Amino acid sequence: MTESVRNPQDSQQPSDEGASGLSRRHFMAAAGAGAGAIALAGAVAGAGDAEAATTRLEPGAVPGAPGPQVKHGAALTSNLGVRISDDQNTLRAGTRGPSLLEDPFFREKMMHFDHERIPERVVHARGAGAHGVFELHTSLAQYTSAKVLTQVGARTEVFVRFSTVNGSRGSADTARDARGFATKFYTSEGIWDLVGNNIPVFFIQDAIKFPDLVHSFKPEPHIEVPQASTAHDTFYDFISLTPESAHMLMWVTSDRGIPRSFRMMEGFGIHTFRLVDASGRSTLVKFHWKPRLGVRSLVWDEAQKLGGVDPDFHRRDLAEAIDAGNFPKWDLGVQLLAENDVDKVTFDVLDATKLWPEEVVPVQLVGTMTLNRNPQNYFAETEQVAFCTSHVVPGIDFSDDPLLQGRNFSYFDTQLNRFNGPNWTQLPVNQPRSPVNNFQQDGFMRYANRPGRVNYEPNSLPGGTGHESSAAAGGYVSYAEPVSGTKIRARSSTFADHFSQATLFFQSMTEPEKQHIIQALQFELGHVTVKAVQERMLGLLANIDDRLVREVAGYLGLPVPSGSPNTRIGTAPSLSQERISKPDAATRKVGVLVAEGVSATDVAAISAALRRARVTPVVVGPRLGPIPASGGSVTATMTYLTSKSVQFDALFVAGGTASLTSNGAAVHFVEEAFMHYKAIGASGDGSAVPRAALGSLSREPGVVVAATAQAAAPSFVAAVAAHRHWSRTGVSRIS
Ligand code: HDE
Repeated sequence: MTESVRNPQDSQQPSDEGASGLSRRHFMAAAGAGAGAIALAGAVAGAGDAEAATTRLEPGAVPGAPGPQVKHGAALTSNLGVRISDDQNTLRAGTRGPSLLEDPFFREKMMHFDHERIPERVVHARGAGAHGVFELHTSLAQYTSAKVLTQVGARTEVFVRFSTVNGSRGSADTARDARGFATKFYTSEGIWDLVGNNIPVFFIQDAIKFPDLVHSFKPEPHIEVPQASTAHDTFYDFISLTPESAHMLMWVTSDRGIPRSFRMMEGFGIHTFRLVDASGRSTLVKFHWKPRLGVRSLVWDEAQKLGGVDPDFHRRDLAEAIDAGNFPKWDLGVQLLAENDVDKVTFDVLDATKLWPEEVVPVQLVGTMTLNRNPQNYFAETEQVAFCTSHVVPGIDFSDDPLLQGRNFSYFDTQLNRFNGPNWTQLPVNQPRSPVNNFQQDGFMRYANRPGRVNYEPNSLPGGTGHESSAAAGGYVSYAEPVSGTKIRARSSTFADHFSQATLFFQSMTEPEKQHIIQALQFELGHVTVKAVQERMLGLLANIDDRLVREVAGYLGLPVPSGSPNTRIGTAPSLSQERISKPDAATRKVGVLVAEGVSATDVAAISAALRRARVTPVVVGPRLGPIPASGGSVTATMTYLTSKSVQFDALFVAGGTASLTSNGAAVHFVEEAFMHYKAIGASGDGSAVPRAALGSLSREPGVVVAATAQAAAPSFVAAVAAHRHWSRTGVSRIS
């Protein structure tokens, strides 16, 4: 194509082609040509059989890896494969003259850059993902025909994306929020997406309220404030008028709303699904992920500070753990309920604001998921992964939960917005590992195209393949649920009890967990500026728990309204993360504070003891690199400037560091870790630092002091394993 400098006023200039010189048509053609190998691979492998024109990866390609079909040579090239001679200077008329519109390399590069962003997810915009494997150890063949849940020992590839719900893509990881926990199973029978959260219930019962809920928690639309926070008027205006949200409100204001790590969260499918066996019999099921590391959280003051100090805290934590070989694991659990038993439980199984207490319907563990590979390219994998609740495989089906039914529409629809067309299933991370064969065609960015003339079914001409499969041959057959009813917009009266399980949750918490919920609500409602909204919220809390409403009302300076909590509902210990999590130090991070003159023996001894417990020690010093020590030198990888206590699970002050008492930043490290209930250890004269920071509090629980690091190590590691020491005095208000 001949290029010339065009007059921008020229009305003849074709809008699509002329301005860029490299037209949209060129790019579509290039994409088609470059990807021909994929289409061909499928065609050759399956010519004449049902696998023709599949979208499978080329042999040897890394599943889910970015663009395995693109050959990356050593030379810089344009997108059209032309080698670039100068990537530093635009083409110009003389070294000091104007740039030439002709420059195809500049224009291609800038055009591509200008189009780098795809719309962020309307919710769950910020996330982190990892690849892994799911292995079944207990067959559910009695209930389902799904191979992923019946073939014991089979290893199914998975991709998991964790996320916050509220904030934009660039917001902080540690905001108070529910966390998404979405798993894509690449099963031998197609993709199964289990799109869950770390909280087992949801705010609303009917999908038609989702846009309102999301609008209310997102930044207020006139000035787009606040980011990634529910502590504002519009959210509580909506919640106070939506009593069905009471149960989820308890969860999100509990410690579950500020997890320590994605690796330390439970996951829940939330809705009731169905397992369907080969004879078509259905059993109701709820899915659970149980983390091997237990369920652990931050404290609120820490979570807020981390938002500034390390907004990538959770993302970094996941990637670092996988890089270090500390592969996070979850057990997959199921709660099963016979269709006939739905009337034996006190809640409606179609109501997503209700959970099935494990004390009533036990969780059976059936398999284990291990995340063992970080993405190679965030965009190609974590950003482009597209989950849909409607992605199920034979043997797994939906219930009539109106929230789930609405989700089944919404996820497809939102992917069209994100990917500008229907071909996102061809992106490597979204491709099934099982064959794909149908006659859908064309559309934006379609690159695996079916060769030949037959593009319809039924067909009889050569090249037309594709037959339907019976259930026995692995075809998806929907559960034959008898359905009848009057067309109506109304909710069942069995959805009407909005408070009993909220009360159950609050009553099941340990004392520190209750305090955290109370403090979270004081914080949240303390940011509400409209008194009528605060008052309505108190009215809602009054129906959950007397003490809860009293302490929140007292804090807001408002009268305590009367309510009628269902205090006879009892407790369910399985709801308390403090009760279900065993002490475990593994994979935690401990800051070892040093100064010039520190005992190298102490640093070595505590580091070795921590490593034996699979804890990562990080030496924090006054500067980076070698720090002169008694008995050698130690190497600092972080400093009192580049790190803060909130980045560590615990601190140890090694002997020979008494000089740190005059280092305000180091003293503050200890003070703050103490306020966040973390283990603090010290050896030799290092104990001067906790004494300077804490005064008389330096004998409180979780503070371990000994003459040498070796002597301190066993108790210190145990204190780290306890995670937080709630019985400390004098710190209750800070968190
Ligand atoms: Fe989602 N949700 N959601 N959601 N959701 C999305 O889909 C939606 C709900 C969840 O890492 C969107 O691809 C509706 C419950 C996760 O890519 C969108 C309703 C649960 C993710 C959408 C709900 C979830 C999403 C936005 C009420 C827990 C992130 C981008 C009926 C069981 C998936 C996207 C990822 C994402 C709709 C409620 C979990 C708009 C309509 C309940 C983990 O389709």
